[in-house]
Amino acid sequence: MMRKGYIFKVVVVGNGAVGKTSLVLRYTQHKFNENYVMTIGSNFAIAEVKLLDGELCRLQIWDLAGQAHFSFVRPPFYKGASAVILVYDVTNRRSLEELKDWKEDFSKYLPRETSLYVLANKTDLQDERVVTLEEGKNASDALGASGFWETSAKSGLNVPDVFQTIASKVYTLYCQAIKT
Ligand code: G3D
Ligand code: MG
Repeated sequence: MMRKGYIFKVVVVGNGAVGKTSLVLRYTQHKFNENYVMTIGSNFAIAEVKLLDGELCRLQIWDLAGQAHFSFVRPPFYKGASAVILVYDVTNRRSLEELKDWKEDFSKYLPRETSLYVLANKTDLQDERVVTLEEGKNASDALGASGFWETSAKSGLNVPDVFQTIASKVYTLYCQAIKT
């Protein structure tokens, strides 16, 4: 019998121009070049992920577009998310410092146990880099993240791994939750 699979919503946040949309496109275009549409205030994509136990899972990946400063777009954006991906740009220190503001924002709408991951993007821009790996890891720990990766939407570094790992973790948490 065909298994129906699971759908989990994942939201991607962070300052403008850190590479949120590029990361999602990098991932989803290589798997399925479909379903990336602009909606009011957010972009939305679907990715199918095969988990290690053979289970199929779909990620609904949302990222906030330029209208993020309008607070009315954010409650529906966050609603129902199983995981939050915080993205900063390693060439822009402020984008790292402001991750705590993003956390404060989504914490208003999502339960405390929602898992959180941090991506240090644009690592291909070695000469322009101002945030070290160490600083990024420390900030990620301080935010209480369950995972941290350095990425490049341009080269593709770690991008499949990020979404595969997050899908597995979210699925595992879901299975634990329905058992209890
Ligand atoms: P956002 O969705 O977070 O606002 P975008 O960011 O995905 O729109 O990316 C903003 C700009 O950064 C884009 O350049 C994009 O090509 C670039 N970018 C995103 N990720 C990377 C990366 O990993 N490495 C490099 N070198 N550039 C990246 P433009 O010029 O189109 O504004
Ligand atoms: Mg964008």
